Amino acid sequence: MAPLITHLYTADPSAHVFEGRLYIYPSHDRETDIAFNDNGDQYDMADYHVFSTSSLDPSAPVVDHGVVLRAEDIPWVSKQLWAPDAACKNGLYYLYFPARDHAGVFRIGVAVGNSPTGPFAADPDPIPGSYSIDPAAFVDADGEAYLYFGGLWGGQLQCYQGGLGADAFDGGWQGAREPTGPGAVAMGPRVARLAGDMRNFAGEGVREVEILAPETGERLAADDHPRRFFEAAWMHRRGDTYYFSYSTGDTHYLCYATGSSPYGPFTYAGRILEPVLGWTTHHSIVEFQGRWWLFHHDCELSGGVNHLRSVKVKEIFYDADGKIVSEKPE
Ligand code: FUB
Repeated sequence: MAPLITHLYTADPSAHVFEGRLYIYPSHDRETDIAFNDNGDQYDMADYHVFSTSSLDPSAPVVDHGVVLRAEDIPWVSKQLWAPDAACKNGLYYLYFPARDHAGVFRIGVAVGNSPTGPFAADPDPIPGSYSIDPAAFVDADGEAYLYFGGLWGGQLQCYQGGLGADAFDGGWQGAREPTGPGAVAMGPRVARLAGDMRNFAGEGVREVEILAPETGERLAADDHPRRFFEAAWMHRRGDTYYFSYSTGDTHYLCYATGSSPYGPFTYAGRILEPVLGWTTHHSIVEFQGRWWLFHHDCELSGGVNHLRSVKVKEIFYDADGKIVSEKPE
Protein backbone atom coordinates (compact mmCIF):
# COMPACT_ATOMS: atom_id res chain seq x y z
CA MET A 1 0.00 0.00 0.00
CA ALA A 2 1.44 3.38 -1.04
CA PRO A 3 1.46 6.45 1.21
CA LEU A 4 -1.45 8.81 0.47
CA ILE A 5 0.73 11.91 0.90
CA THR A 6 4.36 11.95 -0.26
CA HIS A 7 5.45 15.62 -0.37
CA LEU A 8 5.34 15.93 3.46
CA TYR A 9 5.66 13.53 6.36
CA THR A 10 2.24 13.07 7.95
CA ALA A 11 1.00 10.91 10.83
CA ASP A 12 -1.90 10.27 13.23
CA PRO A 13 -4.60 10.68 10.54
CA SER A 14 -8.06 11.62 11.76
CA ALA A 15 -10.45 11.20 8.83
CA HIS A 16 -13.97 12.64 8.62
CA VAL A 17 -16.60 13.06 5.93
CA PHE A 18 -17.99 16.58 5.80
CA GLU A 19 -20.65 17.35 3.18
CA GLY A 20 -19.72 14.29 1.13
CA ARG A 21 -15.98 14.98 0.91
CA LEU A 22 -13.31 13.14 2.88
CA TYR A 23 -10.98 15.29 5.01
CA ILE A 24 -7.80 14.14 6.76
CA TYR A 25 -6.43 15.95 9.83
CA PRO A 26 -2.95 14.54 10.48
CA SER A 27 0.13 15.52 12.45
CA HIS A 28 2.81 17.15 10.28
CA ASP A 29 6.10 15.38 11.06
CA ARG A 30 9.38 17.18 10.49
CA GLU A 31 13.12 16.58 10.73
CA THR A 32 14.67 17.44 14.08
CA ASP A 33 18.07 17.37 15.79
CA ILE A 34 16.45 16.31 19.06
CA ALA A 35 17.85 13.02 20.36
CA PHE A 36 15.45 10.06 20.24
CA ASN A 37 14.04 8.99 23.60
CA ASP A 38 11.06 7.12 25.05
CA ASN A 39 9.50 10.42 26.10
CA GLY A 40 8.83 11.27 22.44
CA ASP A 41 10.79 14.53 22.45
CA GLN A 42 11.81 13.93 18.82
CA TYR A 43 8.17 14.30 17.76
CA ASP A 44 8.58 18.07 17.55
CA MET A 45 5.83 19.20 15.21
CA ALA A 46 5.01 22.89 14.73
CA ASP A 47 1.96 23.19 12.46
CA TYR A 48 -1.00 21.40 10.89
CA HIS A 49 -2.07 20.91 7.28
CA VAL A 50 -5.49 19.62 6.19
CA PHE A 51 -5.94 17.27 3.24
CA SER A 52 -9.04 16.21 1.33
CA THR A 53 -10.22 14.01 -1.50
CA SER A 54 -13.44 13.29 -3.36
CA SER A 55 -12.71 9.57 -3.63
CA LEU A 56 -10.40 6.90 -2.24
CA ASP A 57 -9.82 5.53 -5.73
CA PRO A 58 -5.99 5.56 -6.06
CA SER A 59 -6.31 7.79 -9.15
CA ALA A 60 -8.13 10.56 -7.23
CA PRO A 61 -5.89 13.41 -6.06
CA VAL A 62 -5.41 14.13 -2.37
CA VAL A 63 -5.41 17.91 -2.05
CA ASP A 64 -3.11 19.67 0.45
CA HIS A 65 -5.00 22.73 1.74
CA GLY A 66 -1.83 24.11 3.28
CA VAL A 67 -1.03 25.25 6.81
CA VAL A 68 -4.21 25.81 8.85
CA LEU A 69 -2.72 26.40 12.31
CA ARG A 70 0.78 27.17 13.62
CA ALA A 71 2.22 26.71 17.13
CA GLU A 72 3.47 30.30 17.12
CA ASP A 73 -0.14 31.53 16.78
CA ILE A 74 -1.37 29.70 19.90
CA PRO A 75 -0.54 31.72 23.05
CA TRP A 76 -0.52 28.83 25.53
CA VAL A 77 1.63 26.43 23.44
CA SER A 78 5.36 25.94 23.91
CA LYS A 79 5.98 22.98 21.57
CA GLN A 80 4.91 19.61 20.14
CA LEU A 81 1.68 19.85 18.17
CA TRP A 82 0.76 16.17 18.36
CA ALA A 83 -2.17 14.16 16.98
CA PRO A 84 -5.21 16.36 16.16
CA ASP A 85 -8.84 15.69 15.37
CA ALA A 86 -11.76 17.72 14.01
CA ALA A 87 -15.52 17.95 14.41
CA CYS A 88 -18.37 19.89 12.85
CA LYS A 89 -21.37 21.24 14.70
CA ASN A 90 -23.91 23.88 13.68
CA GLY A 91 -21.87 24.86 10.63
CA LEU A 92 -18.63 25.53 12.52
CA TYR A 93 -15.51 23.36 12.39
CA TYR A 94 -13.43 22.61 15.47
CA LEU A 95 -9.81 21.46 15.40
CA TYR A 96 -8.72 19.77 18.64
CA PHE A 97 -5.01 19.40 19.30
CA PRO A 98 -2.60 18.47 22.10
CA ALA A 99 0.57 20.41 22.86
CA ARG A 100 2.85 21.21 25.76
CA ASP A 101 2.10 24.41 27.63
CA HIS A 102 4.82 26.73 28.92
CA ALA A 103 5.28 24.52 31.99
CA GLY A 104 5.89 21.46 29.76
CA VAL A 105 2.53 19.88 30.58
CA PHE A 106 0.42 18.46 27.74
CA ARG A 107 -3.01 20.09 27.45
CA ILE A 108 -5.65 20.04 24.72
CA GLY A 109 -6.59 23.09 22.73
CA VAL A 110 -9.35 23.96 20.31
CA ALA A 111 -9.33 26.17 17.24
CA VAL A 112 -12.42 27.20 15.31
CA GLY A 113 -13.05 27.83 11.62
CA ASN A 114 -15.88 28.32 9.14
CA SER A 115 -14.73 25.61 6.77
CA PRO A 116 -13.31 22.07 7.11
CA THR A 117 -10.06 23.42 5.72
CA GLY A 118 -9.82 26.32 8.13
CA PRO A 119 -8.04 28.55 8.70
CA PHE A 120 -8.57 27.86 12.38
CA ALA A 121 -8.26 30.44 15.14
CA ALA A 122 -7.13 28.95 18.44
CA ASP A 123 -8.70 29.83 21.77
CA PRO A 124 -6.11 31.66 23.90
CA ASP A 125 -6.10 28.98 26.62
CA PRO A 126 -6.37 25.18 26.56
CA ILE A 127 -9.77 23.60 27.19
CA PRO A 128 -10.29 24.00 30.94
CA GLY A 129 -9.77 20.67 32.70
CA SER A 130 -8.05 19.04 29.70
CA TYR A 131 -4.74 17.19 29.86
CA SER A 132 -2.54 14.58 28.16
CA ILE A 133 -2.71 13.95 24.38
CA ASP A 134 -4.50 12.53 21.35
CA PRO A 135 -7.96 14.13 21.41
CA ALA A 136 -10.58 12.26 19.38
CA ALA A 137 -13.91 14.01 18.82
CA PHE A 138 -17.08 12.01 18.30
CA VAL A 139 -20.48 13.51 17.49
CA ASP A 140 -23.19 10.96 18.18
CA ALA A 141 -26.42 10.54 16.19
CA ASP A 142 -28.32 12.59 18.80
CA GLY A 143 -25.96 15.54 18.32
CA GLU A 144 -24.10 15.11 21.64
CA ALA A 145 -20.34 15.45 21.21
CA TYR A 146 -17.61 13.73 23.20
CA LEU A 147 -13.85 14.18 23.43
CA TYR A 148 -11.71 11.12 24.18
CA PHE A 149 -8.07 11.70 25.14
CA GLY A 150 -5.00 10.35 26.90
CA GLY A 151 -1.67 8.72 26.23
CA LEU A 152 0.96 7.04 28.41
CA TRP A 153 4.71 7.78 28.77
CA GLY A 154 5.47 10.99 26.82
CA GLY A 155 1.74 11.69 26.75
CA GLN A 156 1.73 12.03 30.58
CA LEU A 157 -1.53 10.14 31.29
CA GLN A 158 0.24 8.23 34.09
CA CYS A 159 0.70 11.56 35.88
CA TYR A 160 -3.06 11.57 36.63
CA GLN A 161 -3.39 8.42 38.75
CA GLY A 162 -4.63 10.52 41.65
CA GLY A 163 -7.78 11.87 39.99
CA LEU A 164 -9.64 12.75 36.83
CA GLY A 165 -9.09 16.51 36.97
CA ALA A 166 -6.16 18.42 35.48
CA ASP A 167 -5.21 19.40 39.04
CA ALA A 168 -4.31 15.76 39.77
CA PHE A 169 -1.06 16.16 37.76
CA ASP A 170 1.91 14.51 39.49
CA GLY A 171 5.09 15.48 37.65
CA GLY A 172 7.03 12.75 39.42
CA TRP A 173 5.45 10.23 37.03
CA GLN A 174 6.75 11.93 33.85
CA GLY A 175 8.74 9.89 31.34
CA ALA A 176 8.43 6.34 30.04
CA ARG A 177 6.53 5.12 33.10
CA GLU A 178 3.14 3.59 33.83
CA PRO A 179 1.46 1.51 36.55
CA THR A 180 2.76 -2.06 36.84
CA GLY A 181 2.75 -5.05 39.14
CA PRO A 182 0.34 -7.68 40.52
CA GLY A 183 -3.17 -6.30 40.92
CA ALA A 184 -2.46 -3.04 39.08
CA VAL A 185 -5.28 -2.08 36.73
CA ALA A 186 -4.50 -0.49 33.34
CA MET A 187 -5.19 3.22 33.24
CA GLY A 188 -8.18 4.04 31.09
CA PRO A 189 -8.33 6.78 28.48
CA ARG A 190 -10.45 9.76 29.40
CA VAL A 191 -13.74 10.99 27.94
CA ALA A 192 -15.65 14.22 28.47
CA ARG A 193 -18.91 15.28 26.92
CA LEU A 194 -18.46 18.59 25.15
CA ALA A 195 -20.61 21.56 26.07
CA GLY A 196 -22.83 23.10 23.40
CA ASP A 197 -20.08 25.56 22.45
CA MET A 198 -17.72 22.63 21.66
CA ARG A 199 -14.94 24.57 23.43
CA ASN A 200 -15.51 23.40 27.01
CA PHE A 201 -16.23 20.18 28.81
CA ALA A 202 -19.84 19.84 29.95
CA GLY A 203 -20.55 20.21 33.66
CA GLU A 204 -20.11 16.55 34.61
CA GLY A 205 -16.42 16.77 33.65
CA VAL A 206 -13.95 14.01 32.81
CA ARG A 207 -14.61 10.28 33.17
CA GLU A 208 -12.31 7.28 32.85
CA VAL A 209 -13.12 4.84 30.03
CA GLU A 210 -13.08 1.25 31.25
CA ILE A 211 -11.79 -1.49 28.93
CA LEU A 212 -12.74 -4.98 30.14
CA ALA A 213 -11.20 -8.37 29.45
CA PRO A 214 -13.81 -10.57 27.73
CA GLU A 215 -12.69 -13.67 29.65
CA THR A 216 -13.23 -12.13 33.11
CA GLY A 217 -15.41 -9.04 32.68
CA GLU A 218 -12.79 -7.24 34.81
CA ARG A 219 -10.66 -4.29 33.77
CA LEU A 220 -7.53 -5.12 31.79
CA ALA A 221 -4.41 -5.45 33.90
CA ALA A 222 -1.72 -2.78 33.72
CA ASP A 223 0.83 -5.41 32.69
CA ASP A 224 -1.36 -6.68 29.81
CA HIS A 225 0.69 -4.70 27.28
CA PRO A 226 -0.65 -6.51 24.19
CA ARG A 227 -4.17 -5.27 25.06
CA ARG A 228 -4.02 -2.30 27.44
CA PHE A 229 -4.73 1.25 26.21
CA PHE A 230 -1.59 3.30 25.50
CA GLU A 231 -2.64 6.20 23.20
CA ALA A 232 -4.44 7.07 19.92
CA ALA A 233 -8.08 6.88 21.00
CA TRP A 234 -10.77 6.74 18.31
CA MET A 235 -14.51 6.26 18.47
CA HIS A 236 -16.88 5.21 15.71
CA ARG A 237 -20.39 3.88 15.77
CA ARG A 238 -21.90 1.22 13.53
CA GLY A 239 -25.58 0.59 14.17
CA ASP A 240 -26.05 0.52 17.94
CA THR A 241 -22.48 -0.57 18.67
CA TYR A 242 -19.81 1.89 19.81
CA TYR A 243 -16.30 0.88 18.75
CA PHE A 244 -13.49 2.33 20.87
CA SER A 245 -10.11 1.73 19.20
CA TYR A 246 -6.57 2.57 20.29
CA SER A 247 -2.85 1.82 20.12
CA THR A 248 -1.11 -0.48 22.59
CA GLY A 249 2.09 1.59 22.31
CA ASP A 250 5.12 -0.51 23.18
CA THR A 251 3.51 -3.67 21.73
CA HIS A 252 2.56 -1.72 18.57
CA TYR A 253 -0.96 -3.03 17.91
CA LEU A 254 -4.12 -1.21 16.94
CA CYS A 255 -6.93 -2.80 18.97
CA TYR A 256 -10.60 -2.20 19.59
CA ALA A 257 -13.24 -2.78 22.22
CA THR A 258 -17.02 -2.53 21.90
CA GLY A 259 -19.86 -1.24 24.05
CA SER A 260 -23.37 0.13 24.03
CA SER A 261 -22.69 3.69 25.23
CA PRO A 262 -20.14 6.36 24.23
CA TYR A 263 -18.93 6.28 27.84
CA GLY A 264 -18.36 2.52 27.86
CA PRO A 265 -17.55 0.23 29.46
CA PHE A 266 -16.01 -1.40 26.42
CA THR A 267 -15.06 -5.06 26.13
CA TYR A 268 -11.83 -5.89 24.34
CA ALA A 269 -12.67 -7.41 20.95
CA GLY A 270 -9.40 -7.87 19.03
CA ARG A 271 -6.77 -6.32 16.80
CA ILE A 272 -7.32 -4.08 13.78
CA LEU A 273 -3.71 -3.79 12.63
CA GLU A 274 -0.52 -5.72 13.37
CA PRO A 275 2.71 -3.75 14.04
CA VAL A 276 3.88 -1.55 11.16
CA LEU A 277 7.36 -0.19 10.35
CA GLY A 278 8.09 2.41 13.06
CA TRP A 279 7.45 2.63 16.81
CA THR A 280 4.11 4.42 16.81
CA THR A 281 0.83 3.30 15.32
CA HIS A 282 -2.23 5.53 15.21
CA HIS A 283 -5.43 5.54 13.20
CA SER A 284 -9.00 6.54 12.48
CA ILE A 285 -11.97 4.64 11.09
CA VAL A 286 -14.59 6.26 8.88
CA GLU A 287 -17.43 5.24 6.57
CA PHE A 288 -17.09 6.87 3.17
CA GLN A 289 -19.11 6.18 0.05
CA GLY A 290 -20.66 3.05 1.57
CA ARG A 291 -17.37 1.40 2.63
CA TRP A 292 -15.36 1.44 5.87
CA TRP A 293 -11.77 2.70 5.88
CA LEU A 294 -8.86 2.46 8.30
CA PHE A 295 -6.46 5.39 8.08
CA HIS A 296 -3.12 4.82 9.78
CA HIS A 297 0.58 5.59 9.35
CA ASP A 298 3.94 3.88 9.07
CA CYS A 299 7.57 4.87 8.41
CA GLU A 300 8.10 3.20 5.04
CA LEU A 301 8.57 6.49 3.12
CA SER A 302 11.38 7.63 5.48
CA GLY A 303 13.05 4.21 5.47
CA GLY A 304 12.05 3.52 9.07
CA VAL A 305 12.73 6.81 10.87
CA ASN A 306 10.29 6.67 13.81
CA HIS A 307 9.29 10.33 13.81
CA LEU A 308 9.00 10.71 10.00
CA ARG A 309 5.77 8.95 9.19
CA SER A 310 3.32 8.73 6.29
CA VAL A 311 -0.44 8.32 6.20
CA LYS A 312 -1.94 5.25 4.53
CA VAL A 313 -5.45 3.87 4.11
CA LYS A 314 -6.93 0.40 3.77
CA GLU A 315 -10.46 -0.92 3.61
CA ILE A 316 -11.83 -2.85 6.58
CA PHE A 317 -14.91 -5.04 6.90
CA TYR A 318 -17.28 -6.37 9.54
CA ASP A 319 -18.36 -9.97 9.91
CA ALA A 320 -21.90 -11.07 10.74
CA ASP A 321 -21.18 -10.60 14.48
CA GLY A 322 -19.90 -7.05 14.01
CA LYS A 323 -16.24 -7.99 14.47
CA ILE A 324 -13.75 -5.96 12.44
CA VAL A 325 -11.99 -8.14 9.85
CA SER A 326 -9.38 -7.30 7.20
CA GLU A 327 -10.86 -9.44 4.42
CA LYS A 328 -14.36 -9.14 2.98
CA PRO A 329 -16.46 -11.97 4.48
CA GLU A 330 -17.79 -14.51 1.95
O1 FUB B 1 2.55 12.12 16.75
C1 FUB B 1 2.97 12.19 18.09
C2 FUB B 1 2.45 11.05 18.88
O2 FUB B 1 2.89 9.83 18.31
C3 FUB B 1 0.94 10.92 18.87
O3 FUB B 1 0.30 11.85 19.68
C4 FUB B 1 0.82 9.51 19.29
O4 FUB B 1 -0.45 8.96 19.14
C5 FUB B 1 1.86 8.84 18.43
O5 FUB B 1 1.39 8.56 17.16
